Amino acid sequence: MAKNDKPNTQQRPATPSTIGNGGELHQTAGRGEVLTTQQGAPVADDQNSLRVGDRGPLAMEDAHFREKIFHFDHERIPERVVHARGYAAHGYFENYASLRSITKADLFQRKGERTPAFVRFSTVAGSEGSADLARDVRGFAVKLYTQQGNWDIVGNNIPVFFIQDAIKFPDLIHSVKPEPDRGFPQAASAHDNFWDFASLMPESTHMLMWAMSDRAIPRSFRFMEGFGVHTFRLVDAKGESRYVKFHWKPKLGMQSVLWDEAVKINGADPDFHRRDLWNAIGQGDFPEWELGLQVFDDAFADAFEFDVLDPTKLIPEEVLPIRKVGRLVLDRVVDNFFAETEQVAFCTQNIVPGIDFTNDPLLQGRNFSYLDTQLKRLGSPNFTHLPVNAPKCPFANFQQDGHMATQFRAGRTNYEPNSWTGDDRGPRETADGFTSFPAVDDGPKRRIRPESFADHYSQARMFFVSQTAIEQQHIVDAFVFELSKVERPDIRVRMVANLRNADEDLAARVADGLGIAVPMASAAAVAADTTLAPSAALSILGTPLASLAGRKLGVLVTDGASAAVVRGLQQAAAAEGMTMEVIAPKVVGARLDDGSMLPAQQRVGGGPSVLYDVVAIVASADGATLLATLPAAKDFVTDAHAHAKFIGHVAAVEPLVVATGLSDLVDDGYVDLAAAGGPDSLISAARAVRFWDRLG
Ligand code: HDE
Repeated sequence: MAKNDKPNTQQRPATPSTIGNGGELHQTAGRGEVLTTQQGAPVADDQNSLRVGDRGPLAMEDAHFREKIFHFDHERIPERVVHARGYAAHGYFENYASLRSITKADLFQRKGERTPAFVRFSTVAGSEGSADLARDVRGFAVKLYTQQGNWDIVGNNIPVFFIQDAIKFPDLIHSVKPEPDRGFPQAASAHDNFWDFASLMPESTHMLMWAMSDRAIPRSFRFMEGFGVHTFRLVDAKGESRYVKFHWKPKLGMQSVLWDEAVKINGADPDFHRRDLWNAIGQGDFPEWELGLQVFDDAFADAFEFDVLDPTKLIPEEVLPIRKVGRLVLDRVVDNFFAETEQVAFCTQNIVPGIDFTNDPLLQGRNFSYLDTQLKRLGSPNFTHLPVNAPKCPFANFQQDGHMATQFRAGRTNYEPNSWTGDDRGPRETADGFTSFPAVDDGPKRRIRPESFADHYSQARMFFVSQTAIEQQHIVDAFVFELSKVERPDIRVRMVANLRNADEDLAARVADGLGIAVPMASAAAVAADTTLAPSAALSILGTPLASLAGRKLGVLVTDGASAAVVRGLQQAAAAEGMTMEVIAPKVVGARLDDGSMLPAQQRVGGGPSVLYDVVAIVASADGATLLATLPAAKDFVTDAHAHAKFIGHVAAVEPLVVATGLSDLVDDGYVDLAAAGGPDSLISAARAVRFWDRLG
């Protein structure tokens, strides 16, 4: 990887003498390869602390020891109170065309222009060390270093949210995080407190549908959508405003795992999503999303069935088409996880001229909140000086001092107005600086929830009926799973009572799964509008994949396996843009029937089939007999079968299939690799991702 080619001898950049040249990661390299203290003094012995005599006490004057231990003791900063577990990469946003007619935002003015970007994906509920495949919303936070300042679109992979008013956010998060007395469960919504809260908050029903759907267990960050969630404004040069909803559409299409896979992936590779992003970028397989806009005016907003300020509602693409305006490409992994991924400070209030907020009460609350969290985590108002957070355009103001200030203005003035000239004068306002859209708002000061936010079920129902039968079943299964982890029966009943308001069929199936009678529906402020048309775009499986690019083929091989078949698989995978990983009884690999040595990346057991999108088993007769004795090899097949994967095989693997007891269940999802064009047939069949018929 190119980044590893970088010599580790860079000089520490000169301390900037004026505000405005931040943005570069300061790498420390000491004096070439010499180990030094933080003060730069060369260290002669880093193995032994200074002591008196052979067995005497340590000397207090050992400044090197003291500094080293002191620094180590302070390595941790508070993890994010939400979205603690995350992974990020650098890249750029590129315009397809100028958007001058709808926004004056500088980054959108010129076709083909690239704006540097930093994107962090995350789960919400789990701690920093939690597993990647928790059932959870994924954060999708994008920092765009525009020429007119940093613009943060701090979104999720789900276009709506649980609550309508930011004042309920601490309650929501408290309810989903580990319960305060016992400190568990970690990274799981399947517990009493969450469902107690959710079932008492009917406004969460729409989001619950998404959270119980396959959207909440994505196969990879690369295969999920992103959303700005709130309605924002675009403001043009004439000061006119249009409303906008932001969408990120993955170029590789969407894909999710099955719940049973998620559970097993969490054990086999808790870093599954991180590793996927790291590897993809390292291989030059740069993940890409298109930025889509839904732009609308007051007339649309007034006519639309729901309040566009209500963050529990979306605007279906079929009602308001998405215009693709550019692409976001992630092409560089971080140099240092802590310096960049951990210290990046997204703030919803970071917007630029040409973009503005609306009165979405959740957004307004967020705008107030994010500075606090950065101060808490990063410890100083100067977190903006950190390279990952500093703008890449010039910036200048009279803010000064504070803990860890590293940027300062030379010159005599630190106030304005001033009458100094030249270098002492300092920066001044500009006519084309940020101005808020002059929306007119008036009314009595009250704590209220507007009537226009009262419908909690129509879009929940729309989401459910927009899913394919398989996806609906997954939603039912997820509700049943989660509510079965709830200990208090009344909470289960209350949740099902709410679901009745969204969809009777769903409620009945969940009740059946829980073994309870369908309860009376809870009182709904507004009955669900059952005439809302389904939106195909809400379904993942509704849009078949064009290709398996970016996916992974896992090939279980043994000594004596057919070299021709293995080569065929390699070619078919490469032609599709897939990567192929070899799993063998020993990690050194397998000697194929042409005498060549095929190196393995995984030993059987270390590379279970849940880690792959498509699997193949290419064994010799002896090899298959050996595999049939290995529980992990049998699991490889039984899991692939249970997860409805397409399975490539050769006749010789029969003993292994027999050992799994699946011989009579072999179906059209099993592809004979020895047949003419076998490997290609496997890949083209697998574009359906799963052989769903197997699951009945
Ligand atoms: Fe956040 N959120 N949030 N949030 N959020 C944070 O900021 C908050 C909300 C989202 O990768 C925190 O830097 C409040 C909605 C993402 O670093 C904190 C409310 C959406 C990330 C915070 C919300 C999000 C955060 C914690 C209710 C989707 C991770 C650490 C009004 C549109 C960013 C931090 C990253 C992070 C507050 C609701 C997305 C505490 C008060 C809705 C992707 O400031």
